[in-house]
Amino acid sequence: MTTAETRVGFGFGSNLGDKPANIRRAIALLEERGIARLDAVSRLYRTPPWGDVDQGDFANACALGWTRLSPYELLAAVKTIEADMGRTPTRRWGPRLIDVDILFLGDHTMDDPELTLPHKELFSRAFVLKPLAEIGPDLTLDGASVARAAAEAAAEGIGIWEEKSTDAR
Ligand code: PH2
Ligand code: MG
Ligand code: MG
Repeated sequence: MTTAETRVGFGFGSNLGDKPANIRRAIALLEERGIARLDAVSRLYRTPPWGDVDQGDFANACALGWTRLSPYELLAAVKTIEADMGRTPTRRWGPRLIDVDILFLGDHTMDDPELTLPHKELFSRAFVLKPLAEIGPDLTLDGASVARAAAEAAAEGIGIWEEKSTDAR
């Protein structure tokens, strides 16, 4: 018996090193490792740091696809990608080489310290809402429209990523 595929949404963030390359690598690894089959990837956004403002801009993006993994299998797989790419623990909301967040998995709802689905703070984070609404204009989570939330979110300083000469390499 094979498990049916479930719709999945991912959020990606990086604010250390070659930020766009880090996000592209994480996306490639999700597919290469057979973790998810992605059918929509947003553009890269440049976003001011949220939560802990004393750090560099982030690159953020989102992707939508399909997976056969269960919530905890998927969590383990994304943690392995983060570790394999060289992410090391820092402070809460601190600088990170790569962050891969599971935004939702089908209609699973769970509230575990390890994994909250849909992602706990999605609706308060313009840096997730903007790229997610770009690729999922009709997406609703817990009955709320992502596109509407994105349109209403304060998105000061958020724009499409364009290289700046000051970007860390
Ligand atoms: N991630 C955080 C904390 N703050 N700020 C931005 N702009 N983008 C992020 O991805 C981000 C953040 C914790 O995961
Ligand atoms: Mg995160
Ligand atoms: Mg994370």
